[in-house]
Amino acid sequence: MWPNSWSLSNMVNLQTLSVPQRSLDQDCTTLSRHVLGQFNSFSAEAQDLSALMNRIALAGKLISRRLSGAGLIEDVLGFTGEKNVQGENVKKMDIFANEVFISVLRQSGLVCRLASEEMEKPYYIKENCPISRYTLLYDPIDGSSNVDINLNVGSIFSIRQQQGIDIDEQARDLLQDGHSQIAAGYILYGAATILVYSMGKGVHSFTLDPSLGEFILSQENITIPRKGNVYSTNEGNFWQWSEQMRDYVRYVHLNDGYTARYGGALVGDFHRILLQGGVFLYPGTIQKPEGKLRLLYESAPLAFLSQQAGGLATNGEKNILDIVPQHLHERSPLFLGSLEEVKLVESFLQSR
Ligand code: AHM
Ligand code: MG
Repeated sequence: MWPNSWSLSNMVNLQTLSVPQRSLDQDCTTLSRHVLGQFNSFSAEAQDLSALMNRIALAGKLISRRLSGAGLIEDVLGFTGEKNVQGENVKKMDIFANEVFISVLRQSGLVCRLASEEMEKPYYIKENCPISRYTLLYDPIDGSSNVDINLNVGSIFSIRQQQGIDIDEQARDLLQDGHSQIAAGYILYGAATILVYSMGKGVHSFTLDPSLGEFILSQENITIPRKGNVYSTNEGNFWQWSEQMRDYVRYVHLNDGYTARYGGALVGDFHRILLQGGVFLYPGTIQKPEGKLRLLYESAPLAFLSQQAGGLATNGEKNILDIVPQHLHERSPLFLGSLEEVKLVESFLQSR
């Protein structure tokens, strides 16, 4: 029996509330449609990049599907027993995700070379090379230590155009600054699967709608707040840092308003900062001044997004996008996020 004060219209409103309130226009803004819109034309380049982003999205769906079966299907959890080119223990999901990207792009015909954290040298899809000029750089599973405990992980990607003829398959033209990225982004595997990308015209995010199997536009032209109260760093490394870096952390401890958030997976930590502001810090240590994060497929793509969203990314001395790497797996300290927070970090790091 309904309470006396309830009318039929109350009931109707309640029923309406239980149905997701979205416009059809929003549902129709798929990722590939949105990428085409970035070009205002149906040029060959627009169509190629739209198709390429669609293949990256497919890789994200396949990885997301597998992660959601963790503990139920084989070869999701745990290590392979191998070490990668970086000397790190490889997880089964690292290998699976690496191969997913190769497989979806082999079928696309659009990518000639792939370079990833899990492969010492670039991988050539030879049958695509006569017709394709695109290279994908990627970290297939970033933050993979989170896989076994069902916390968020991500995939980071960067698209570059091949420069010149790579006749000896050394991919030397990949050793260029971050401004030469055509597109960059990440897929965050969290409570929802979210794809964020930029092609140099703002930063846009898409949420995977499982009922449609499509990434649907969820936020357009995202901007990072100029200031933010989150600092995100592994303070367990405090005693290995420079005195300047320690001074910065002492400063945030002493100043009311700052709060620490660190998830151990760069994509998730960066996503929080992209939406809410703050600063992510992975400095070098005394033993490893170059830090941990890799320039070409971790730092540079996120720096591209930061800049497009009005934020900043530096290595403490220069803009991450200005750094020309000397080799494929080069590392760099990374400080990124809100413009004013990153500048504050820089002012500490550059003090004597
Ligand atoms: P990975 O790509 O091998 O997973 O390493 C990168 C990850 C980042 O996602 C994260 O910010 C960092 O390593 C965490 O490192 P630490 O455990 O030293 O805090
Ligand atoms: Mg990584």
